[in-house]
Amino acid sequence: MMQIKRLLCKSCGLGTLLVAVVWLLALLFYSHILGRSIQSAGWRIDRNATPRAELSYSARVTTRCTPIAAQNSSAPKAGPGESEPEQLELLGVVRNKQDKYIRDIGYKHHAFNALVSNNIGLYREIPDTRHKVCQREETSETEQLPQASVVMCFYNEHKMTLMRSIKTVLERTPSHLLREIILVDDHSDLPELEFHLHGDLRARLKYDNLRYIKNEQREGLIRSRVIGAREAVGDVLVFLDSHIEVNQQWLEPLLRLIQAENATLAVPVIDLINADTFEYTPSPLVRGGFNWGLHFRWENLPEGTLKVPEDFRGPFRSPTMAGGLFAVNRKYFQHLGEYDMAMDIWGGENIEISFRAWQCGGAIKIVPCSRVGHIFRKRRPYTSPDGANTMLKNSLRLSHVWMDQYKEYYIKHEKVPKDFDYGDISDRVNLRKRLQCHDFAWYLKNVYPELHVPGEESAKKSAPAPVFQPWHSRKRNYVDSYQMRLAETELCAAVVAPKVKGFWKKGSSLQLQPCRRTPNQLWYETEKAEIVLDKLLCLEASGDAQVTVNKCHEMLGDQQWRHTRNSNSPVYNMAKGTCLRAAAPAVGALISLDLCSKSSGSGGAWDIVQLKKTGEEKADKSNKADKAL
Ligand SMILES: [Mn+2]
Repeated sequence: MMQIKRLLCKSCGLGTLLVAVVWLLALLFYSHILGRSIQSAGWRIDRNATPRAELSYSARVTTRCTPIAAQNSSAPKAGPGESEPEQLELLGVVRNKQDKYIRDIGYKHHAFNALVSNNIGLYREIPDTRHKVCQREETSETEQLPQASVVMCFYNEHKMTLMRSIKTVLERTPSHLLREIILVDDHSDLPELEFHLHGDLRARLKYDNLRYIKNEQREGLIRSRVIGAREAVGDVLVFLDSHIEVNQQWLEPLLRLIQAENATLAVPVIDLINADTFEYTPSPLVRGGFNWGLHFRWENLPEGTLKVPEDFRGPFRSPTMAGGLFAVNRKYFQHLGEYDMAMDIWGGENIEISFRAWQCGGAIKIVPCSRVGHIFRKRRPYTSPDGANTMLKNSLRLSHVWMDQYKEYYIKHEKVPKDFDYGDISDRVNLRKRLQCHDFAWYLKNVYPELHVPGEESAKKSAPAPVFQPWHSRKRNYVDSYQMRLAETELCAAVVAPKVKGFWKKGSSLQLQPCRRTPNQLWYETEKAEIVLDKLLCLEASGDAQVTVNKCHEMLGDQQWRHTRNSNSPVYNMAKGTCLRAAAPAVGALISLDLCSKSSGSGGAWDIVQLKKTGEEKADKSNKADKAL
């Protein structure tokens, strides 16, 4: 009996040992794989590593050529690797399947190019976009300013982008003005955010006053903000989006305004970060308005606002605000009734707090010397948990509380069903009574006389018509014209499609045709690096790997290209990070997008044949060999 027991024990000891060894091996293997996948996913483990995707660019784009910025033809040509824009444009190069995965899943989850964001890393320099009249002296500690609590709410934000948002605040805010940063995680469920996020943030950002609140269930942006605000202890609350980069001395002008006017909501100018390329560009000075669908819109400042340079310091009164970024005295925010806690997820809350602030004795002002870059996306990447139209419900609530008889214009405009349930609004109606707020007619007359009220045309003739300010001017400025000839062939990129009403058929694909100087092979490049066929339609990376000509949308990204401007060049798309490639060196072969590294000798190298200066072509070719090295 004992013997059997001993035998059993022996074998069980051996078994345990075996199991342990197997587990250990599995664990080692797993951590190895994990490490590799973390690294290749763009999360650098080495904290000191600087992302320098551009360093290995020449190795990846193997066509012996150097990419050039060429954003401005009048600018002197910089040598390889010298100028800032060059570094930026290369961050999106798709090198392999892993890169492609990061890019594609990033667009799916976040609606921006996560590959570029990963490659930028935690921090980068951005252009100081303030007007020259803005105060630039270093902020003195003796200047008495209130302390700010930054409240940043997010749901399933891209991790590197979130970390960079926080990092820029830490880098560009004097520490004596920053009381704390409060992160409110609205019950994110992306794996990269689920575990150890707070620990990761503390380790990488090294900031002790970073507080992290995770909601037990999805609350939406609106309630999350209030949850964060109630935890804050600073004098001033600063609400920030989670995909931003604050600019030089962004906070001080906001605090100065709030110190002077404690019932004013101070809004920075929201600069543009391109969702495809992360290029940072200044926003024009505009203010917030709305239409009768209660949709926020940007508008020109009233005529005569900007007469002398000093006027560019602002601040400017704004009828509404975009909502993602603003600063407010914390006590005043409480006094004003925070947000409507029965509003769900997203939408309408910015219009609601705008009406409320103005009608109840406060103000909204834009502070042009405070600049915060924001990634503007083409779509909102998430919905409410039950797919409900939260914008409709929220807008109905606010219209019933704040708009008096004018709510009918909204209801008519949006064709709201009569029985749509927007919940109980009695608390908010009581708030309006308690604060003794002005009615909506007062708001329209005193704050937003430019808004066209249906049926009141005649009275508004004197006011300048509100015009949507386009981000990019409509006029195209051509800086170059050429054919794109597949290297070592006489075949050119062409569109073979009939013209419809003077335009090429939109969505037509590209193929190789014998080179001829016919309009369907003539490409005109704009100063924004769009490539326009026959000055009509833009070359566009559409879908996964298709290339078509389409209406120029002026949002750049998938209609923005880079090449070396001479021969044997890759033609690189800024949004996709991939390059033009012909399926075969044959007439009729389709042109699509593929890894840039495959360009060499296999349908991806193009001669950029200038339309004007054909004679110089050969000289160009001989120069290029030196540049390549
Ligand atoms: Mn946003």
